[in-house]
Amino acid sequence: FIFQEERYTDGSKWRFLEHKGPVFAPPYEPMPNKVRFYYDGKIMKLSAAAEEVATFFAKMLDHEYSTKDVFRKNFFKDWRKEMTSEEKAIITDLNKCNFSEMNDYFKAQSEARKQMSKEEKKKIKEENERLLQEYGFCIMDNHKERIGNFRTEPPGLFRGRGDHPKMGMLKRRIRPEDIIINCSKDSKQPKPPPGSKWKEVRHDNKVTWLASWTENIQGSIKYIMLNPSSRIKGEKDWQKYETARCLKKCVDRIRTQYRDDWKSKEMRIRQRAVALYFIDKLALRAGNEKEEGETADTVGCCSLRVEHIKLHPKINDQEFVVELDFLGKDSIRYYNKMPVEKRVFKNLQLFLENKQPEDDLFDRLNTSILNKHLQELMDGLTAKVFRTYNASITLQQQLKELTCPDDSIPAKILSYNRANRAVAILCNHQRAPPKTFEKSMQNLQTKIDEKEKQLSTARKQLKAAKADHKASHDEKSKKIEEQLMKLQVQATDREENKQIALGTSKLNYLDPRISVAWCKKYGIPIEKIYNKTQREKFAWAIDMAEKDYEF
Ligand SMILES: *[C@@H]1O[C@H](CO)[C@@H](O)[C@H](O)[C@H]1NC(C)=O
Ligand SMILES: *[C@@H]1O[C@H](CO)[C@@H](O)[C@H](O)[C@H]1NC(C)=O
Ligand SMILES: *[C@@H]1O[C@H](CO)[C@@H](O)[C@H](O)[C@H]1NC(C)=O
Ligand SMILES: *[C@@H]1O[C@H](CO)[C@@H](O)[C@H](O)[C@H]1NC(C)=O
Ligand SMILES: CC(=O)N[C@H]1CO[C@H](CO)[C@@H](O)[C@@H]1O
Repeated sequence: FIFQEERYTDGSKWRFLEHKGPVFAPPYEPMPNKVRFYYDGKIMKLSAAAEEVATFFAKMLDHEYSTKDVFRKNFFKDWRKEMTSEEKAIITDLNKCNFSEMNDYFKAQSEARKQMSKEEKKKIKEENERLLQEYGFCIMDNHKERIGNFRTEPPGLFRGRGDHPKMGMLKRRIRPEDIIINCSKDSKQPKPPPGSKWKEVRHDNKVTWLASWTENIQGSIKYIMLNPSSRIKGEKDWQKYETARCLKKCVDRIRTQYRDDWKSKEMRIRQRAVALYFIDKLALRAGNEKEEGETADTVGCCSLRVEHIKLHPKINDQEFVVELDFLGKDSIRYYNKMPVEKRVFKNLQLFLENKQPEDDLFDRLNTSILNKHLQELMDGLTAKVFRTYNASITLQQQLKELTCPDDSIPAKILSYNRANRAVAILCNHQRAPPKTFEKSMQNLQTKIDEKEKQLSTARKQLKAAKADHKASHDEKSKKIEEQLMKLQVQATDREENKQIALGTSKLNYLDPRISVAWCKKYGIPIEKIYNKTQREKFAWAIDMAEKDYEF
């Protein structure tokens, strides 16, 4: 197989790694003198450090964030740390600060960028291309590989998801002194910018990152990694789907075992077995694998609490119905009401006995116990493997069911997207309808109306032509009919897609070989289902020209 040529058996990921290190955000350019900052109605010249941080706030003035108390408080606290003692003594109240000239200045700049001449745009493009050629590639063993993100993030104010308690804090500028470089000893080592030093240079071939640093807000480590299209990422991706295919082979044994475990004398084993059933049947995440920030009260299977679950012995003609309602990963609500097997239901009743709403449903279980158990059941098994397995097999089944070989290409693509949506619903990848939804639907409807008019005109002409014994208009109306159908399919697709985010499952849970094989079988161009980035990521699967791939 394509990846096997360089799989090292000693656990190392590479033998040789050479790169140029990261590209840093451009240095701060002080405001021109005409752009003034006012405190309490009076002009005040800020020191460079204080001015830079002030500009971060000024840039966000029109954004809702800048009105939020938490955001303002965090910003002001961090801003004051950058001020000179004189500035600190004067600037004591954010409400007395007037950033409006800075804000106007940035607006004018962004307007000027839009108005740039062709030559100027070309120059910028060339400079970006030069940086890409110089810093955007590394040599890993015998391959030249594209690097994913070779630029460090510029400094600014932290936002975070939702109402993050740290929003508004200063995200510091990353300096060479923050960077740990990883490369091989016998390579040309990257040079830090003149006058600076790296924090450290390592030669760790058990990892695949090229450079790392710790960001100051959450203390998390950021990495510069290879592009998804690289051999090593492709191999990882491939491995993931191979593990899911392994699960397909032994899922019956696992199911038999957890069903037996529902009857165990030991409470911890019963809980583990019911949790496993949830993971298998509902594609739930294991839960608290990573800290999700301080306020976000999100849970997964192991961390479900009594308040998240309701049991209905009988409801709407269904028996043993479980109702789950909680905030999952990224604070997306999970809501589901489904019948379960009687023994699961009885066990859940038992787990709930004498508990308060805020108590754990599975009090004898945590994520590490469950993960350890999964490892024992099958090498490499995690809750995520169940999701990947179920998503992939569902896609395969849905494609089989929904594709009519005689359909037109647009109709086949609609079937493909429907199969994708079935999976996204299973994985709970929902979204709020995009703000632009109504507008874009209207535009599409206008186009449809126009086409319908064209078609009726063409048909009239055809009728007239037939009376004249001329057939030339026939083709024209057929063509318009085809265009109309294409638009109608597009409208259906968009309407059905309103509240579903297809991207996540497409990128992370669906074996791309299923989609590639489907395209090959029905002669659908791969560009119709994967855009450029996706084609790069799935290059390994696209290369494996199989028409009848079985997941
Ligand atoms: C801020 O300063 C500008 C002049 O640069 C002025 O037009 C504006 O009224 C001031 N805003 C406030 C709230 O004082
Ligand atoms: C996948 O998940 C669905 C929904 O929970 C479930 O009904 C189905 O049995 C699962 N399919 C497989 C093959 O595991
Ligand atoms: C999970 O439970 C086990 C056994 O009770 C315990 O040893 C372990 O520390 C727990 N792990 C976590 C992350 O809470
Ligand atoms: C491809 O689609 C993804 C969504 O899955 C999107 O994030 C990305 O920007 C798209 N890339 C291109 C080049 O269109
Ligand atoms: C050969 C070498 O220097 N290896 C080092 C790589 O970096 C790790 C830490 O990530 C060290 O433990 C190794 O000694």
